[in-house]
Amino acid sequence: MVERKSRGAFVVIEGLDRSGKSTQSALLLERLHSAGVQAKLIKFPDRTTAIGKMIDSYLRSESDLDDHAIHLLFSANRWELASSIEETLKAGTTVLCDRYAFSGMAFSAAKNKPDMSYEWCRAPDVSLPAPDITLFLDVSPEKAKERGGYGDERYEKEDVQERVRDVFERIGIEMGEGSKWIVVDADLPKEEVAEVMWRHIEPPQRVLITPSNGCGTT
Ligand code: 2DT
Ligand code: MG
Repeated sequence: MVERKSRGAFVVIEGLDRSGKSTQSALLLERLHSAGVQAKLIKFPDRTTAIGKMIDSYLRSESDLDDHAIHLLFSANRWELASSIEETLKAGTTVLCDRYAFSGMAFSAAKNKPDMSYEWCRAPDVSLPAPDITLFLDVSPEKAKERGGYGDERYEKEDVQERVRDVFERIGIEMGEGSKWIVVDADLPKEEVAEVMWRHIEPPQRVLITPSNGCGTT
């Protein structure tokens, strides 16, 4: 008899720079493993692929690209990994994903270009594997500053982050905040943030016992 494995959950962690995404993703992965859940952590942009290297060079301001072109490269970077995400989920492994299509929309739409509307920014990512849940780590500009401010990369500037925050807010409203889009107060100490996130994920919560069954629009 063929053993049927249940599908893994697709958990996305989103947020502004300095919101603690990387720290929290690592903590959550550890916790899932301790709970005996098969899980894997990925991150976008994945700077290791050929497309990822172009993105990396753009973010470090070592190269310049048209705003539309870089937007499509970020999306292509997700598409080149989409089937591998799908396979991993099908094999029963939970996928934690540090940034996803929401960052893609938020950072590009925040450029406020008339020919790069919110809808235009969303379009290339439609039909990617759909997250079962997105945890949005909401950090205030004050707290981000307190945490040592931003680095030197292209979007790591106060005014950019502020505009990106507005787009994330719109995404949250459209996603129906509280169901698949969970806003987590990322100003809290990291142990508390981890606790809040875990409460939304831990078995026997919905996310790990009734995994989604297929792709869909993000
Ligand atoms: P990290 O600091 O997490 O490496 O992100 N970005 C990210 C976009 O503009 N579009 C996207 O689709 C994604 C995934 C956010 C690097 C920067 O790239 C931005 C910050
Ligand atoms: Mg960064």
